[in-house]
Amino acid sequence: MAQLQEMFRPGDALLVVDVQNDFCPGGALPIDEGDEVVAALNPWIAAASEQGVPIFLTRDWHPAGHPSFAVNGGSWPLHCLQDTHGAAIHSGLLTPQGAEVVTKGTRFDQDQLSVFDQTGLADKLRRDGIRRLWVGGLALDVCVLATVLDGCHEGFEVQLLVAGCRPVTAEGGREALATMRQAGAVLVE
Ligand code: VGL
Ligand code: ZN
Repeated sequence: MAQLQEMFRPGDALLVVDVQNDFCPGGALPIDEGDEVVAALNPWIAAASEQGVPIFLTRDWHPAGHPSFAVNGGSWPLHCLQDTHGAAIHSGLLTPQGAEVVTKGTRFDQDQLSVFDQTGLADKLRRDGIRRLWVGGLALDVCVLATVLDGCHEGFEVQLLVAGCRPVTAEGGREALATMRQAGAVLVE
């Protein structure tokens, strides 16, 4: 796939999910090789930018009292606390002019694993004429999974950039790929 630009067509957008320091080695909720998605996704970001394909970078962005934290009864360690280094998008990720940041996980009453959960993003994409999404990021078996399933249910075609994702667990990753394929996502190897 030397010419990634040729993969895009009108109505496409690129969605880069939660490539944040806390999900990379050394972070609060580290995913094995989480930082390796940066090198895998940057060529796609560059190609999208060159082609004028809209780019959305999402971030998990939690208040201290967030219900997903174990201290608050949830299942995760403290992670992606608003305005901390851990919550910052990995500094190696290309962030072209015009790329939009989508924030989720700010609610006090529930987690939002999917980027489509009460963010208004699906309506915005439809308004902008987007029909197909290229998706990669972290974690394959958590937020990428939830986002891809919602994206399919919202009626978008989804192309999953498998090399641009890493799972929390290998088994979870395998199941997530099967579930996404069943939902209609195309796995781009
Ligand atoms: C995520 C666990 C908790 C993710 C977010 O972005 O995949 N995982 N919060
Ligand atoms: Zn989270």
